[in-house]
Amino acid sequence: MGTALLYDEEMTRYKLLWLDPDCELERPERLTASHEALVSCGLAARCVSIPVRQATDDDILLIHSEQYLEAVKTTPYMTLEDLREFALQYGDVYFHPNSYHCATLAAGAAVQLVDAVMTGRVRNGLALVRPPGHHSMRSAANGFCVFNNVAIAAKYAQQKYGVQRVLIVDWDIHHGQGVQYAFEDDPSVLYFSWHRYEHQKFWPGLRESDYDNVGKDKGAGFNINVPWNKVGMQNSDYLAVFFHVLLPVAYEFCPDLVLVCAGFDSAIGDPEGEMCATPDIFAHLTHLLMNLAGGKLCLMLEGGYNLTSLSQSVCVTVRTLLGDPAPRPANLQGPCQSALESIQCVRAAHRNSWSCLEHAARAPPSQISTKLEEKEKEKEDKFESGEAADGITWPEPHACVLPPVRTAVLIPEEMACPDGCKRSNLSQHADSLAEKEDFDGDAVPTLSSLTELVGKMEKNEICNALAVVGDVSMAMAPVMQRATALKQRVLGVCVGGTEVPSHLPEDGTLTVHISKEAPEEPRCKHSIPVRLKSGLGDTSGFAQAIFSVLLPLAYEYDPALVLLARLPGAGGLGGGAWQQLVGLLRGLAWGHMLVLVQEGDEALVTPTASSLCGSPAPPLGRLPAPVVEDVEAVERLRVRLQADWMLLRTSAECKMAVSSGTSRSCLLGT
Ligand code: Q6M
Ligand code: ZN
Repeated sequence: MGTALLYDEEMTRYKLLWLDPDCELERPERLTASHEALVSCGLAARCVSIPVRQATDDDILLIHSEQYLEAVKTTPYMTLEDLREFALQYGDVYFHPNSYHCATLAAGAAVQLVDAVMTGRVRNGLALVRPPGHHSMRSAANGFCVFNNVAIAAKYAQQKYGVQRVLIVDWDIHHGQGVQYAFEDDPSVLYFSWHRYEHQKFWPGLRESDYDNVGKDKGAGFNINVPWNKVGMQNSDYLAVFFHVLLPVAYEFCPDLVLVCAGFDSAIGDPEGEMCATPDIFAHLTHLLMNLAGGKLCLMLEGGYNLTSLSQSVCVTVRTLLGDPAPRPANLQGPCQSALESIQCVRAAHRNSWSCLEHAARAPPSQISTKLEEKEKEKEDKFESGEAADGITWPEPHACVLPPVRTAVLIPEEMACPDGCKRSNLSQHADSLAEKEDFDGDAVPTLSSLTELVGKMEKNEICNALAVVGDVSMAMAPVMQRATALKQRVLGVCVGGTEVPSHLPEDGTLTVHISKEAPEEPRCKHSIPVRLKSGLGDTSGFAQAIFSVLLPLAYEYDPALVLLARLPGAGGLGGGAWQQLVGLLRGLAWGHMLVLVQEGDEALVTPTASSLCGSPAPPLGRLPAPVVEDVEAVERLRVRLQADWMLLRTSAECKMAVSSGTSRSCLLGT
């Protein structure tokens, strides 16, 4: 199951023919530079290349009016003056005699990508297109966009393949108002967009781009706007929105297909966005969406105007789609106050629509409301960091050296080696500790084989590993010790069981224990119990624990190794939820993860190995409301920990531990 790449040079053959400072950013080089970067780092060759066809009138009419389509069709025959005048009736858009042709190719690429993913020809893919689409409306071009590629693709998927629910994630830095208008009363399409807003001062400056625009009629709750009211947003701000807004809602929604308005003007260095998130962050945004909808993920290029930042972001994104491990997320110092205000507002606006947000804080006090009227008089700095973005630099993302072995397995000899895995030989070393502790050296791996695996991961000889052991609880301490001895920071994640395994090293480790029986209070800073009283079978409660506590903690901790242990008593945890956990944790530590499964749980070997190899986890189904007691317990824990762990914060009221006001530096390493 591969990754599709759709690209056609023809889409570089139109450009701005007159002077217009508002449109000069949108150049053919955006596409050539992105494509050349994919070719030169060998990524294009690893993708399934699919030829681009033109969208038909019927495809375009799924979203646009006949009148508008006919008008655009006349543009190839217009004079320069006519083209100029034609463009002038819309906002921030230009036309060229080849624009119509390219716009049909861009929309065509989008529907073809949907075809390729829906028919199972590929798992996921990226359409490298121009013109972009998310601003164009039923009867209007806007913001460089002619036809709404992603909106057309969503409708096409519903019509041709009977897809019920489509999630559209718009991570471009502009609000895709065209997509919002197309689906605002439609509960079958969930539209999420974050965008530079600056209290309505930023283009397109619409009142309806604010967080309180949640959709209309039956579609109420299915439109999620996250306004950025300052520039300079960083990796933490983006991740916090994913953890505390998008992911919980997306999992509750349970889409059959995910489409992304993949604009990279939200990356550092972009002249339009003026944000400070590094290209690496797109590996994580992509990765975090890859276990939704059984992995059916289609990305269509939208904006991105700094050719360096754009090309780097495109490469990191495609690398992730291909299943390569994501780089360690850099620079996670927690969301800024302005981002927290937005997060709080969005969660409050949606608390009645989504059961995962039911417990969210109510609407914030009006002084931190993001309304324009109230902000007009304020002379405030547009930068959270207080500095300009000119001359900004950032380190080039470095590709991971792929280890020769993706997934090593240490499983009983009589078990067949799962597809795509490599059986690891049992250590020949005498294993005195194991013998002493009654380890059965024949049927299960010895402790020294486990610690050898840790060493091989540290040397990047293997990416991840799965071991079936006789006593998971007993095996944890030596594994963690071995890793800390190698100066590696380890994140331990235990599910099930009554107690956290004893004798775990504390220095250089953090252990999160999710279980029905976990203690209510943490015993020390290095060990965090997450107690789900109704058991791990409450998938909604489990999901809540994952998104609102485990993942933010894990990302902020930034381990070099993840040790995932399934203790006895995790039986209630469904196979799907377990695979989601494995899949999501692969985003950390360059994918270095050792999974321990208890002897007797052999049925989990195949699904676990498949998730470690990068296969998407099966969808969890539409999640019901979680058990109130558990939600409240998870929420109490999140609030208790947010003083120490900034990625756990969801509201601006929490000001503790924010050093020297709100000033932050955008430049890395300072
Ligand atoms: C430009 C003003 C320049 C696809 C997209 C298009 C953005 C259009 C921006 C128009 N305004 N000073 O969302 O990136
Ligand atoms: Zn944009």
